[in-house]
Amino acid sequence: MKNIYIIGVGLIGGSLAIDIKKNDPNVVIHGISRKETTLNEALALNLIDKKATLDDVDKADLVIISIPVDATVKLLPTVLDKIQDSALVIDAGSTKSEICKVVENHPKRRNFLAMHPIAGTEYSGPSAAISGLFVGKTNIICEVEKTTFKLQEKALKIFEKIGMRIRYMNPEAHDKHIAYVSHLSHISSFMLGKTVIDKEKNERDIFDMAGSGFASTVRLAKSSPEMWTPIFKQNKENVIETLEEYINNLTQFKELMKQDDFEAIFNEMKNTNHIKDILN
Ligand code: TYR
Repeated sequence: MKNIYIIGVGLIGGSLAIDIKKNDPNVVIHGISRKETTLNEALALNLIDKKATLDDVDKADLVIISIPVDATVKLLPTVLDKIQDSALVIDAGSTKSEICKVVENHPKRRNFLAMHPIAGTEYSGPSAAISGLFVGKTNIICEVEKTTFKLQEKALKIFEKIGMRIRYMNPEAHDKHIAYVSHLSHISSFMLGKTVIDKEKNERDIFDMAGSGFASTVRLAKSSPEMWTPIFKQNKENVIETLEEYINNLTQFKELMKQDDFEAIFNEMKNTNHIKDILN
């Protein structure tokens, strides 16, 4: 794996570039981006060694696609068309069903591996890339049996070196579970932020009165709409289901308040404290 091409040199692409290069200083990292300014930034930050274009991927040993999921669906078949027979292509998208479906019948399907590294922050772009981002984090791999054994092994070696734990899942199960565990938290954070911004017109009041509770629950509202709109679009059915469940719970909480049923409210919170045993 000498020539690595990273399409999308933002938080995920850039962080992968840093750690892969650190483990293997002989690799050459080529960056590809729609925006010249992004590529220049990635180069200045030393995330990539060289700037490249899509036409160059025929020289790649490994291509990593880390761009919004709608762009991945559009680009992935073209990338597979262009690569040499021995190359591996990996995508890092937050949804998996549509991405796996678009290459289902591609003659080079066996060169592709679908992954979702559960790692990141609320920030984006090359300047958000950080070293060690993937240590101890889970990487969900979908339809692993559809990738050639040799390329699976190469991919796993890279993931192991950057410290990731692997879980296998089918794309449909992935999208259903991730809607609850990740996509819903982003919506809830965005709408919490909106609720407060809409009503508290004085920014100084928000700044002065925001404790770490508000700051931590609203953190994800800083996330990129360019990244998240296509995720919600691709995972629409699952996300709507999670919203219905969540809205039911909010409505029930409001009803209990109206009914002065603080014992029930206490019990709801007590039961949910179980999250302490699951996380941490
Ligand atoms: N943005 C999330 C956070 O800051 C991390 C994340 C987002 C991870 C999307 C995976 C993903 O698909 O916690």
